[in-house]
Amino acid sequence: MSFAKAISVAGAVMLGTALFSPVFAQQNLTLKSADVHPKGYPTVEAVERMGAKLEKATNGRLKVQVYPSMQLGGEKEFLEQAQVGALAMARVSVGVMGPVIPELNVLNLPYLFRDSAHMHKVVDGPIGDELLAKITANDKTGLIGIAWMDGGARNIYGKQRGVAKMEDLKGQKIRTMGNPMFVQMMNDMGGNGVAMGFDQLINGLQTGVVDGAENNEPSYASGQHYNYAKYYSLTEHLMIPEIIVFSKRVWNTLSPEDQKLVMKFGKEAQAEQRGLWQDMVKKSLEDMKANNVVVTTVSPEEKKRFQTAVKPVWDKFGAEHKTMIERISQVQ
Ligand code: GTR
Repeated sequence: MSFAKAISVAGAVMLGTALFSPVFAQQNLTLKSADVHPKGYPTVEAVERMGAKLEKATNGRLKVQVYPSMQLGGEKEFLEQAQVGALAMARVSVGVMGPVIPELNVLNLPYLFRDSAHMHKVVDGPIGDELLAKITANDKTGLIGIAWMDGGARNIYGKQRGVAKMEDLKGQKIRTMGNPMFVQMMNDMGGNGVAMGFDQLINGLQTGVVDGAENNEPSYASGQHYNYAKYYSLTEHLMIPEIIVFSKRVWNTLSPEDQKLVMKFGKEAQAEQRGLWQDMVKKSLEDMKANNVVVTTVSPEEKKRFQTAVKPVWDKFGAEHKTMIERISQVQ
């Protein structure tokens, strides 16, 4: 073979390699992920475990670095950063995803799920897969839906008093997540809803911009919100799943094999987080007790009143999700 021919054969081989085995297959990459919660929180732990599996399966080529405790801001910022590719992953509440992916907003309707088991069944089944696919299919957002996380039930807490009935919320400014649905929900429940990032909440409670907020036990306890608002009332008005999303920009630099691994370990994280969540709820209740939190129960009759009161939220925000609401209610 002449020298020139050898060069051109080598060139063709190289070209073939470039075309048929993409260069990105071997890249070393640290996938940055963000969470508002601290290290040890079930969602942070689940993503870290997902990262450890990814690292092992790729011989250290892919790693995950979780930035916990709002180091990178609040969840709206996480979504923005993931959209531009500054973050590879974000673990956020569906509360903030609703305004971005309209199909997901159905999960934010108050008193949608009968109980946690119902919510688990829905996100673990075909509806869950379908809604994750809606994120990926949405061209504007630049995000991929990876997995669901448990977020328990949300309860109202405040500085002044417990909430056993609607009237107890009168005149109270209660922080909600940034989604118009929740502001209206809180107003309908008898209080005054104030939308605010989770990262602003402690300051809001300290300065009196709000009198209270609403969240599950692990968020309330791990954030030590009991230092600012001691009355925790079991209204259980929302049961919002949480979610791991992936940046499309970063996703498109991964080989199909690596993408599959991310999906696989994401699904495993979804299952693992559930056990971690149960333990964390127990631990949080102990922590709340040790910190003299006053827990108020809400009678079934009063819960019914809250449910009736939020009907305008359903009328306004639920109308477009009629079919999905029906399907969710049929999941046993
Ligand atoms: C928590 C949730 C966070 C965030 C926070 C909030 O329960 O885990 O993702 O949504 O609530 O109220 O902003």
